[in-house]
Amino acid sequence: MTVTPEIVQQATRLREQLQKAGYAYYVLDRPIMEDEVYDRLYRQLQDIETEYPELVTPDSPTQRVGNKPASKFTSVKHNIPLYSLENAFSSEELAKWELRWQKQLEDVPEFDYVGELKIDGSAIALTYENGILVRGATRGDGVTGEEITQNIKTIRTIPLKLNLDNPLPRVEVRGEAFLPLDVFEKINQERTKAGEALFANPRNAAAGTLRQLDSQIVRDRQLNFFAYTLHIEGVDKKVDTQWESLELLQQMGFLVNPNRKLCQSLAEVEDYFQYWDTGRKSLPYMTDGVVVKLNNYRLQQQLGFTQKFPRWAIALKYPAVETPTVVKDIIVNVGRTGAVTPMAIMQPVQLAGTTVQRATLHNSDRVAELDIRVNDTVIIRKAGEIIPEVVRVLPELRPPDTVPYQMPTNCPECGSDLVRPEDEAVTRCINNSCPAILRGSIIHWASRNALDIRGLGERIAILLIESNLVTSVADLYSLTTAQIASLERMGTKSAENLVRAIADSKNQTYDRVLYGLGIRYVGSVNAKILAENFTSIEKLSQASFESIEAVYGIGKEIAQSVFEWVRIPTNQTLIQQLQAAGLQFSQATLDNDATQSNQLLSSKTFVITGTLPNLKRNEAKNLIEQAGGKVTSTISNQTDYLLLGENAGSKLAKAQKLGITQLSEAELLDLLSSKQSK
Ligand code: 0OX
Repeated sequence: MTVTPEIVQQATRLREQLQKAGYAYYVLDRPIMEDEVYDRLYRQLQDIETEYPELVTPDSPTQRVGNKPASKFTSVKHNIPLYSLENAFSSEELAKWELRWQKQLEDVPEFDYVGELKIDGSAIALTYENGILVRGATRGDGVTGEEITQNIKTIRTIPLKLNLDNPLPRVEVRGEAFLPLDVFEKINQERTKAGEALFANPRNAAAGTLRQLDSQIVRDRQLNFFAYTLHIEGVDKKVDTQWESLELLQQMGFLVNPNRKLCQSLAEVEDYFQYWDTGRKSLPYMTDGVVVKLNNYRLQQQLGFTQKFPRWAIALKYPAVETPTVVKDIIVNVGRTGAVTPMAIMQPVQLAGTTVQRATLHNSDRVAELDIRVNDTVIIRKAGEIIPEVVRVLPELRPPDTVPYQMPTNCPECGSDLVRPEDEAVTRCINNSCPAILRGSIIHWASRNALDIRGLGERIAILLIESNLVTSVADLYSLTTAQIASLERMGTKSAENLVRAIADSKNQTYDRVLYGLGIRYVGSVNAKILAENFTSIEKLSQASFESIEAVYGIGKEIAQSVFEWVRIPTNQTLIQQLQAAGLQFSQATLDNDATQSNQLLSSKTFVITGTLPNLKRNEAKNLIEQAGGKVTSTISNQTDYLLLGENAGSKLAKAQKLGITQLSEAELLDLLSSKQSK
């Protein structure tokens, strides 16, 4: 097929729309478009590019993920070395640094500092030529890094094209690629389940992710990026200060950390540092200090660099959040997936603002590696500032008569043998009726993002299980007020409320039900994606592994887990019971109500002409056919409707002549949705 100017124009328009929508969503955090509209436009662009590969541009939003994994990365020499930062751990060290740089100058002019949060990530360098991202590289040793352009393109806050009126010949941008803390936590949870070694902190996780050969995995990991250094080469673009650079980076389309401060003195820097010591606890990413930079570029230039560091910048670090305590007991906790996690119960200590008395030991390998024993003194820390973990044991403080800890061989809750699959680090209880698993499943089912059953927490879950009233989540739906009121410390009023809350949960949407089922790796976001793509449990159950994996946003592991879950007979029984209880196992869509619409549009013949504003022709055709209609290519007496887009050709004239009803895309959609709701 030859490319027409209209197609070129359409591709350009789609790219611009998608770029704007992506920027609004990811950088500004102010969406301007519904997700479905974005997806539809994206698919339109993808279809055009598949048909006309010559129209693919390097800055097209479709180019954010590579087709095939790289076999290895190549080394690249940085045009300008990436220096690292000298560290200061106290006000004294900071003051010494100021004296040092001032001594280097004959005259100390007026100056100010820029305070930036020090993001705990991995530094990367981006090169833009004529406004287009051409290369992304890791820091490496500062002189040579690895070329990871394809991975970097998956980071949605990195523009593929700079937002500039006049493109600059060459621009180098540096910044920190990082993993948001919730993503970091999720990755570690998944790694625990998969028996893989955990990332010690978000920095390692970001660095490890950037070096993944498969850019699809990188995309799934949701890296983010804060830009902080701008080098404009080849032209005289006037930027005199770091502060102006940050503002210009923001204008160019980058995400720049908003928590920066212009400081007139070290006293102000220290205020900033103190302020963020508390403030950082509510940030969604990890910071381990602040970076202090002389603002004025001329001063920076005069001072230059040592072998390793710029003389005009320093990192003031927060003390590590580690503390010693004594182990009182070692227990194992059985989660809703049956995973058995060893935990240390400790003498309560303050750590990063909270009292901690439990720390995870992750798995039996880690227990063996630590050789942790009851009465040991250990160092604990909050990994990623969230989950306390035992870092190491202090053997010199070990009292006599301690004994090595033995992981139990039986489930502490139901007594059945624990198993550890050969290729996993996790030990599991595989007894489906284990009360711990059931308890976890009920709590998860009732949780806020799942069926949101208020009043059904751990205490009630335990009572329901102990009294034998509930042996699966399906049993919740046959509980009576009297049964619930018979539980310990449960009045009739609360029982009535709980029965009502359980009944109300039948109105929760299909995606929440899917999430509530607790399928491994299916979090609430994945559940939504699955529900949108497989609009009923039947469709999901019949879907091939390949078709699940093919869904944008669903990785191999998730697909495998879903594919296996729906094939397990006890899960099938559970679905049947929940369906019988009246829970939603399908999403209300056009497609679902096909049979109903069928009668309404059946025997109606459509012809489509021109370009529709949103739908592609075959999408419109599918919708009509799903509703029982027929689409033909020529206008005749048999035609009932002409679906009319822009730039219609001779078909319009012919239809007008025959008096055929014309419909716009919006009218068609209205027609379909009104028929559906009848
Ligand atoms: C950070 C960070 C790191 C520029 C030249 C030397 C240090 N981790 O957030 N580095 C820099 O600056 C470079 N700024 C930062 N904000």
